[in-house]
Amino acid sequence: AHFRSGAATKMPSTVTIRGHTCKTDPDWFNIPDNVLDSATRRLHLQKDHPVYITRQIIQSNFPMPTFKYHNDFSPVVTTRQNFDSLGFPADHPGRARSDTYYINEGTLLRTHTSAHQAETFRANESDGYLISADVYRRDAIDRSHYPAFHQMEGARHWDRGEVPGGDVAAAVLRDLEALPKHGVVVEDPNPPWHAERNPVQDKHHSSAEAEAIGAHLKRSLENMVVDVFSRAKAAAMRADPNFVDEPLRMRWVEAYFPFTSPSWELEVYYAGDWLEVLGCGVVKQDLFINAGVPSKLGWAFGIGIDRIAMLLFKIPDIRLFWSRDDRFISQFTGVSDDLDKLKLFAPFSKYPPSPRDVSFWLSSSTSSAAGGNTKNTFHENDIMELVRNIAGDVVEDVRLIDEFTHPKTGRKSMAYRIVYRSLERTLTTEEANKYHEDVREALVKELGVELR
Ligand code: FA5
Ligand code: MG
Repeated sequence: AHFRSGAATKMPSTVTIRGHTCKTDPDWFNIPDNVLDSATRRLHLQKDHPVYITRQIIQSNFPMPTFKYHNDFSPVVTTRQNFDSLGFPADHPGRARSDTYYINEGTLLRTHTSAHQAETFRANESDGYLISADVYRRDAIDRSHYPAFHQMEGARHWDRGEVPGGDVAAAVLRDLEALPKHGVVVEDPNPPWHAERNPVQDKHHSSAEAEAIGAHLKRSLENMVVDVFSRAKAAAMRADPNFVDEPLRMRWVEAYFPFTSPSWELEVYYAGDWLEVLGCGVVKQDLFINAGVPSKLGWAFGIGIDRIAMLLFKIPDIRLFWSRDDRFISQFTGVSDDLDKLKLFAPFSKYPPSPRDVSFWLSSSTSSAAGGNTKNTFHENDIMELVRNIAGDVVEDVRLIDEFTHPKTGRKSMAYRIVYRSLERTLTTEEANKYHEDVREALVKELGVELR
């Protein structure tokens, strides 16, 4: 009783993604058609698309020739590129088929632009780089998560052999001094590193070096967010000279990545909540060593371009980026060639949501293998994808609303609330009911649950 959320039934023997043909392996292939379609879109290269415009603006904060731009790497990568080269352990949950789209055992759709770090360090063409690309993840469904999205990877490094006196800390601090100073107060309550969770790599560099690199990294990224906000504010004031914006709020949060230490995430306050926009850190020295450039040291970041675009244009829902509706796409015409024409997104009328609940007992075979990655283990992403496969972009949000284990039988019951809402029109009751009925049927057929 395998379940692969519908993909198994239509599995082709090969897939071609942007001219790259690969043999599929039935034990690994799990990419649904809607995700394969997304891989043809390349929104970051579609002129006047908000993802393209946002890429332009972020790029302008990391100028050539210090940074070399790569915008067209293939989304089909090896497990080595996506995981091993970055030091992901063999049992890291990110490798599981519940989280990642596989073509075969060794080939997948990149889950992050970090998949290209090692080879770009090895190419050693400049003091830094930016890589913009589409990335893919089996993930939650809500207004800031989508199975296909865009990231921009950035890195900046210094070479011990090339800075005066080999003093990297001093060289980085000089470069930091040359960066613009924004006037925004950023919440940053944690010390620059944490002895256990986020140690300085003291085998490879001094804490003064790590501290200087971290400060240069943080200022560079804060400047980018401040730039995005000032452009959004200018756009709002062009439309309404009396516009008063809420002040920009940013905070640094301690984070963990296998390929940086120390590591951080940057969050921005947006629409009443903290929105995580990027992850970053001081590059683990093993990456530079393995890439044949052991005398370099520096930082790297990975930004969710779609999330920044939501802040920039005040776009309320990440699904909108994939819309082919002219009422969306025509709002941005001409902006790529003249960023001063940037306008905030004007919502077309809001259509009412259709929430529907479903509750079910997990079958004993799915609920028993707790925590493992076997095919029969229940994973929330299986529900997410099952709903996405049936309702496509008409599903706005899926969340667990109740969960309990029967005290006598030990069986587990779960209840989910699914919100159906089209971005383009009002759904009829019959349409919403039909989506929901199909979801209920698929839950039984594909996940083997018992509806309550
Ligand atoms: C990463 O992907 C790391 N590769 C980032 C990194 C690069 C760290 C270099 C250190 C050095 P994370 O999984 O947190 O980290 O994702 C980075 C950003 O992508 C998030 O902050 C968020 O803005 C965006 N993101 C993640 N998942 C989704 C999703 N499902 N939909 C839209 N955006 C997403
Ligand atoms: Mg994160």
